[in-house]
Amino acid sequence: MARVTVLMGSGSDLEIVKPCLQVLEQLEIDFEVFISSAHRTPQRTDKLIASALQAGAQVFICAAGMAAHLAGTVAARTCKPVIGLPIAGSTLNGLDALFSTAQMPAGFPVATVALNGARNAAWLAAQILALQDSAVEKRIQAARQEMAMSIENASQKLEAQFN
Ligand code: RP5
Repeated sequence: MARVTVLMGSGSDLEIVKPCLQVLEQLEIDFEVFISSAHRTPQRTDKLIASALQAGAQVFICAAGMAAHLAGTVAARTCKPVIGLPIAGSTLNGLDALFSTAQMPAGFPVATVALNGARNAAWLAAQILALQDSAVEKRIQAARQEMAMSIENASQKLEAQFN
């Protein structure tokens, strides 16, 4: 069962979104992923949200650029947590997407990660699931230990060269 539903507004978002999918895979979190636009395919987006909810989706990740309304569209239709991933790619360098995604009216929050912050969208989804899934929490902790190790290893190499 897919616990995370990832939506993106256009095929042109995919390269930015891929690291999000890779982190979900790394953490062994079942997910499903679709391209659907709040503006260009509103009925399809509605249907995907409804079927994801019926299938038991617990968290949504929504990636969109420009006048990014996908995350808000999802937030309007569910009480499940919605993570917004604003995509930089416009003439405004993504500020439009960042503001559209983050500046939600009270009652309909979208947890907005950094512009193009695909990996953190996945990490945040994992942390939400970890509230009720200790196996996911352990995988997050193990991955953090690996990150710490890689910092120390990189520093050791640098220290050996210059100190
Ligand atoms: C948004 O418009 C999409 O999420 C994409 O980031 C942006 C541009 O879409 P394309 O014109 O590249 O399809 O809806």
